[in-house]
Amino acid sequence: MSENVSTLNNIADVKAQLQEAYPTKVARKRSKSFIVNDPGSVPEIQANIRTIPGIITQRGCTYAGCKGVVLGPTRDIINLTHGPIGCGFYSWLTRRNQTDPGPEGDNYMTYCFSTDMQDDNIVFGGEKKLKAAIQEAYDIFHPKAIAIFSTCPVGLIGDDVHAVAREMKEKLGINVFGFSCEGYKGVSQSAGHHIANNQIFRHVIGLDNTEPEGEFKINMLGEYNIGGDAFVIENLLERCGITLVSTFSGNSSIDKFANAHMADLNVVMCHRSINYVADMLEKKYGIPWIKVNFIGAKASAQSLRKIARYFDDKELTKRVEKVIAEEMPAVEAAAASVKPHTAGKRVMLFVGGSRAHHYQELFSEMDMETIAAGYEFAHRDDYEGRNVLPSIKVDADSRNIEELVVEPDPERFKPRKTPEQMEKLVKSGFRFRDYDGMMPEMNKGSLVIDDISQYESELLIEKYKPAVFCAGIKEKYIVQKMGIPLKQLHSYDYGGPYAGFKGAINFYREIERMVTSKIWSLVKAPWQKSKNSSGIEATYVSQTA
Ligand code: CFM
Repeated sequence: MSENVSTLNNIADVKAQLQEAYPTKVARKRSKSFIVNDPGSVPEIQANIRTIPGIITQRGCTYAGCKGVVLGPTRDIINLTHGPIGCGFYSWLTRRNQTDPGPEGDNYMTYCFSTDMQDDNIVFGGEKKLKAAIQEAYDIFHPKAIAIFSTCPVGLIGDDVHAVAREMKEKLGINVFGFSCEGYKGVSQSAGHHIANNQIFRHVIGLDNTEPEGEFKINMLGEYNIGGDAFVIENLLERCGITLVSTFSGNSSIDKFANAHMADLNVVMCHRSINYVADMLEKKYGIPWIKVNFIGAKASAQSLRKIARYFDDKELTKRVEKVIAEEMPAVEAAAASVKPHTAGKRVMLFVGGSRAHHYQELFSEMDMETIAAGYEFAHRDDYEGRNVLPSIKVDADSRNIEELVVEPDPERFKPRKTPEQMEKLVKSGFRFRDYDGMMPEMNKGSLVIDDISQYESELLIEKYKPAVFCAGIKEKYIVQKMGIPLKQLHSYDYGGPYAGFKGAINFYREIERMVTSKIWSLVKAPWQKSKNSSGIEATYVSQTA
C-alpha cells in the first residue's frame, strides 16, 4: 500500500481546521468520526450515532431505509406509504431501481401509493383512511400483497398500522403487513433496513416450500438493481449454471422471497442493509452465508470463484473460469485505454453504507487513488471489519429497533454441508459470515470520515481538489459549482449498470469522460464572476422599473 496521502499535506492540520469552525463540544464529538487511516492497526471510529443538529448531513431517514431501499425494488408488492404525500413521492423510483416483470408479470413500481394524510387525519387519526386506501388498491390491482410503511406523523399520533394490516389481511385474503419505520425511529436509514428485514422474515420468507430447480441454488442479498446491476449479475450466474432462487430485493417478486429458505447458500452484496436476513436464514434454516462483491471486475471474478469453491464441483468451477475468461479481455482492454487519463488521479467517496467501500475497487482498477471516504450511516463493523461486532456498544437508539429471536425450524432446518465439509472449507481459508471493513483496505494516511457534513466536504475539496467526488443528489450541484465533477453513486446519475465485468467497463468510460472534460476548469459560480466576489449582488426589481 502506498502512503501518498499522508505525505500530501499535513493531515493533522486539516483535521484541526475542520474542527476550528465548530463549537468545542461539537468539535470533540466530530473528531471521533474523523480518522486518519492506518490499515495495520485499524483505529476505532465513531459511527451509527445521532447526527449533530445543524451540521447538514447526507443522511436519509428510517422510512427511506425501509420503504425506499429494501422493499422499494419489489415489483409485485403494493408498497403503500401511510403519511403525507411528500414521503411517498420522494421515495418513488429516485434511486433508479429497475425490474423486469416479463410480459405477464405485475409491476406496481411505476405507481406511487400513498394515503396522502391531511391535517384532519393528524387530528382525528388516519386508520380509516389507511383501510380505505388498502381496499382501493386491492379493488384496482388485486395484488398478492400490500405493505404499509409508517411515516413520522403515524408514530406521533399512534395509528396502529399492524392492527389495520391484520384486519385487512383477514378481510381480503391476501398478505398485508405493516412496518413501524417512522422516519425518526432510528438515527438514519440503517434502522429502516433492520425493520424491513425483520418484517420480510416474519411475514414472507418461508411461505413456499417448493423445491427450486437447479443444482447450485443461491440467494443474492443486498443487491437492489440500481441502473440494471442485477441484470448483469443474473446473466453471469446463469452462464455459470448457478440458480438464483431469490434476490433481496432487486428485480424480485414476493413469490421468490417466500421460497428463499430453499436455497443452499446466501451471498451477501451489501451487508449493511441486509445482514440481518442472512443471519436469520442461517439460524432458522441452516443456510450459510458468505460476503461477495460484484462491483469491480477483479472482485466479480473472485466472487464467482468463491461461490464455485463453496459448491466444490469440477464442472461448475470450469464454467466459472470460462465465463471469467470470456469477460476479462474486454475489461483489460478498457482499463488500459482509460489509464492514461485516469492513473494517479484522486477521488473521494462519501456514500451510504457499502458503496463508499465497494467502488474503491473500480477506482483502483483505473489506478486512481481514494484519498478520503466515508459512509453516511454504516456501523463500526462496516469500517473496521466484522470482528469488532462484539465490542460495539448497543445504545438506546439501536435498542429501539426490535431484534427478532430466531430458533432453528423444527422441520425445515437442514445443514447444507456436513461439519467436515465446512471445516475443510474454513481450513483452506474460506470465510463464512465475515467481511473486512473499509479501513483495512484503504491506504495509510487516507481519511475516513463517518456521516460527513457539508462544511467538511467543502473544506476537503478546497484542500485536495479531487478529480472526482462521489456522493448523491443533495451534494451534486454544490460540489460541481466548486469546479469538481460529482458522480452520483446512489442513482448512478443516468448511467449504469456498473456491476460485473460489463459494468466495470461502463464505469471506467464514465469516469474517464468526467476527468478529461475541460468544462470543470471553466465553471464559475455566479458569485465568483462578480468583481467584488464577496457575495451575490442583486437589484430590487422595483428600483430598476
Ligand atoms: Fe447498501 Fe445500497 Fe449502499 Fe444502502 Fe442506500 Fe443505495 Fe447507498 Mo443510496 S442498500 S448501503 S441504503 S449499497 S440507497 S443501493 S446507494 S445510500 S451505499
